[in-house]
Amino acid sequence: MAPALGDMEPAEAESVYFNEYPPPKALPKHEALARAFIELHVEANRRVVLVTSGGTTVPLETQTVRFIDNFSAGTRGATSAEYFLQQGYAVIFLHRQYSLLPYSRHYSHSTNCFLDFMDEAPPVVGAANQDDGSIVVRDEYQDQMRDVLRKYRYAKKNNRLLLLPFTTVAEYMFELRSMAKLMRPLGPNALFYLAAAVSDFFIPRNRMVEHKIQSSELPPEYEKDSAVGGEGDEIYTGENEAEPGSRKKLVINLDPVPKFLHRLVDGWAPDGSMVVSFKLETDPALLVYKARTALQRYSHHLVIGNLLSTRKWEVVFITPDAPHERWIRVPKARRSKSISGVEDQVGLAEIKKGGAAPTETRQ
Ligand code: PAZ
Repeated sequence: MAPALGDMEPAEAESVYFNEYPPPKALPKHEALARAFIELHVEANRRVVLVTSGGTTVPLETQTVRFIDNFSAGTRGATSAEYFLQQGYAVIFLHRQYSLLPYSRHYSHSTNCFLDFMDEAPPVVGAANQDDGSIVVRDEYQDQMRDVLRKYRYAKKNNRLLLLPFTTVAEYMFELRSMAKLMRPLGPNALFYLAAAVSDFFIPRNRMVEHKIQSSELPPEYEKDSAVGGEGDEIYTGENEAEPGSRKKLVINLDPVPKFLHRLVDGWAPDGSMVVSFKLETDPALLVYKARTALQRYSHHLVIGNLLSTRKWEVVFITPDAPHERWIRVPKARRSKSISGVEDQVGLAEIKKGGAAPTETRQ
């Protein structure tokens, strides 16, 4: 039996993994856009950050109806991208399609429809056509909206923000590898800020079924095409023992996704660049241990740990140098509501070469 990707040396796992999957259709277009974007900023000697954001999916079928998703709305990535832009970086924003984006995130939250920020313009007294049907931003939102609009326009006009979407974990891996290699001319002006929630488990392509997995019996002539096997196979549907005669249960056997952070740090990324990764946990007892282990394993520069329940106002920085562990907290009084009514994130774009300026620290 062939060894699992997770058991191979990183370089071998890379070649097996990337040979197994066809590159995403959008990759050549994304590469062309990124190449031009990077060239522009290399010429200007500007720092460029690759921000990854949102969760990756693991499809269960090749013609995908069902998939496993990873938690992430994209708030961390989109918010941090805005801070990086404010600090003068150009940002490649590699994000899960339809997750939150820099600037528009203020108005795209489902509980804050952008239409609620608008009104019909009041009639103009004395004008020939008093009601011309125009719409305006409501008075109470004018200042904040103008501020966001100006920043957004500035980023767009000056070519500071490149938006590249992904959906599946395979697409994410291809995009990450390509972007990192394209960023080589940036040398130490390149920063990787990996906030995306990347799937840990997947179904290798050679074990994936083509068609939608069926939950009920099919006529015999279809059985061979439904392609979901019997017990012992990687994915199978079988009797629900708890309730014989009821609908079939689905059993999925997932493999670990190869950890390519090693390859990013040691191979793909430019020499002298900085790599920051995130670690999400739900158990407070595990967070620091897991973040430290990641830093030791991949020998990069910084792991930012956060707990699902407190991630919006508390993170821990784990670094190779003293103080090794530094907590950053937004004090209660400053957990202000952003324009969208969503509590703003810990502002993490204070990350520069030379460290971060924490909001509040406790070692
Ligand atoms: O996107 P979001 O703001 O809802 O969540 C951000 C986050 C928790 C996904 C991010 O901060 C993070 O920890 N990313 C790494 C996840 C992981 O351990 O794979």
